[in-house]
Amino acid sequence: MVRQALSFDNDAVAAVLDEIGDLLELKGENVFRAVTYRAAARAIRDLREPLRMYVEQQRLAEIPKVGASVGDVIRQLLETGSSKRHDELLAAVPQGLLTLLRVPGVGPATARTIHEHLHITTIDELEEAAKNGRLRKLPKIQARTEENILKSIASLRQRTGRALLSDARTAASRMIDWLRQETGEQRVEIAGSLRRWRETIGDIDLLVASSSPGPVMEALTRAPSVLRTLARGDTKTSVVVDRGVQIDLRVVPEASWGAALLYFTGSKEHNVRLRGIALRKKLLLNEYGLYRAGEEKSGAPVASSTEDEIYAALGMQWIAPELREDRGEIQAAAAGELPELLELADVRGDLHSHSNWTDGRDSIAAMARAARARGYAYIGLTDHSVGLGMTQGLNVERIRERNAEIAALNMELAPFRILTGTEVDIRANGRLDYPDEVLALFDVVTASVHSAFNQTREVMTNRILGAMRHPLVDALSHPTGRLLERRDAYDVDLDQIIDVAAETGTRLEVNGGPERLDLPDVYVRKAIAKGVRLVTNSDAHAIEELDYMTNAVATARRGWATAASVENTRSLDALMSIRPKRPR
Ligand code: DGT
Ligand code: CA
Ligand code: CA
Ligand code: ZN
Repeated sequence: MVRQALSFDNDAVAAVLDEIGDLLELKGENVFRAVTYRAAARAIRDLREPLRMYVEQQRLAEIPKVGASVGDVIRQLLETGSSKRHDELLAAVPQGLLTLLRVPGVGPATARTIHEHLHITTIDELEEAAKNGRLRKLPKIQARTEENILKSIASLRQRTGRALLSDARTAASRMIDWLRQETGEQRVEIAGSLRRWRETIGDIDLLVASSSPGPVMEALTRAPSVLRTLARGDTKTSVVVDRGVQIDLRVVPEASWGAALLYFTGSKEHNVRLRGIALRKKLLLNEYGLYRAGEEKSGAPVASSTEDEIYAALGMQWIAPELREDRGEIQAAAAGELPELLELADVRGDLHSHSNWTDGRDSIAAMARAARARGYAYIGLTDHSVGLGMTQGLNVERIRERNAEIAALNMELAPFRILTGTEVDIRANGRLDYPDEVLALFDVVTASVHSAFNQTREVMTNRILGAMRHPLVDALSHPTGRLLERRDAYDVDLDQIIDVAAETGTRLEVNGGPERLDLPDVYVRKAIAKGVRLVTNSDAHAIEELDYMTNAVATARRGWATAASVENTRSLDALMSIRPKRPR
């Protein structure tokens, strides 16, 4: 890990602390110390201010789990770009061990066993050994572990190096603010897959309308987040910012703004089909405008300054960027049959969030006030059930205590309403983590899978269907369980899940967590077609994460969702009157 001291932001520090935790465990040293480093990493990821401020104001000790030794590591990282403790551990532990630990399912004990007996240090060697059944012959490693290791390696190979939507949004917004501030240009917009809200982003495309490209390009290359410049030209410049994300910036003349925005928003497939339609009308579409064929060099365009005019000249409605994937949107726009898409402003509340009663950071009061400040009418606090030992799920006594707190807060916050909820675990055997009389204590029950991800398709599907058939289960959360760029969806028959959701009235969640975006857009569309009702949720574990609702709404829009198919666009009264759920 070689990084400049200046670029150590909170996430980078947290990553080093996590790695120290791993190294301590690999050395077989003190397990509790490892736990401390990881807990500190987690606390740092949750901070709202940069660590630098804490160091400058000598407030490091205020951060949970940050004691003297973790504090030393943080100060050294910020001041010198490396930490003595980290470097010593790296020197003491063979690099190959750390590589093995990167494979999900390989813990420190397994890594050490594999390393000691087989001298394996690379993922390729590990895969080879697993395929040949050599791992299961080692002490304390079972056939099952070997299979899981193979699956993990397969999903590691799935990593594409694309950025998460949220990370790309953050990087793009920062850059847009900077460019506006430095150049005074007003038309600075996002294009490409990021404007379409695709779930992962290859690179960020920005577009600026200006008659003087030079100063804009120059402002881009000296932006604080830029690590290096890849290429600098008259109309396009590319740079790399934090986390290795690339930004392509193009400067276009004001007059061709609409045509350029259309062209560089894509998708490529959408553009190809649009150009085909243009050709049939004897028109030519490029990034400068829509022209009568033969006049693109000399004549004035038929349309060019806004997307609206161009789509209109092609005989169709303006198409929202989220739909531009050539999945039938062009035909629908030509027929005037595009859906009126869900908007963030339609959302009246959030039905999946966590407080510090379980693994969230903020109190119920803080979460509720933040939700109310956003103009919501209600928030469902769905803290975890007991089975998730690691997150200290709630037992019955604590549920009653928590309900009393919520009731008191509701008196104070009315007409805003906190719904008492649970995210109840669907156990490996299909049972719910609470008996019915406990489930009945909640206003909102959302069920989800958090364990035994490797079950067969049939077992997993039936496990989930059973929960959906339970009359007290209102919704199914993050239905595929995927973590983008990290973990594949579990093997589940989503078409069957969708059918049973329609049959039982169980809502399917569109979870806006940056790694989830689950239900994925194509299944959102299938679900709507079958009459399934959706809920868009943030799954926030802290007040600022309520923003993840934006991702959920975008994913729903990519699945052609209207406000009518989304339950949490209803008023509080309308929402409560349909519980318990009723079949379609
Ligand atoms: P990404 O970056 O992989 O997430 O996906 P995009 O869609 O942002 O792709 P990108 O960055 O290569 O290009 C941005 C847009 O520019 C793309 O959606 C459509 C347009 N574009 C780029 N190259 C071509 C091309 O060769 N032909 C056409 N028709 N459009 C292009
Ligand atoms: Ca792109
Ligand atoms: Ca690009
Ligand atoms: Zn959750």
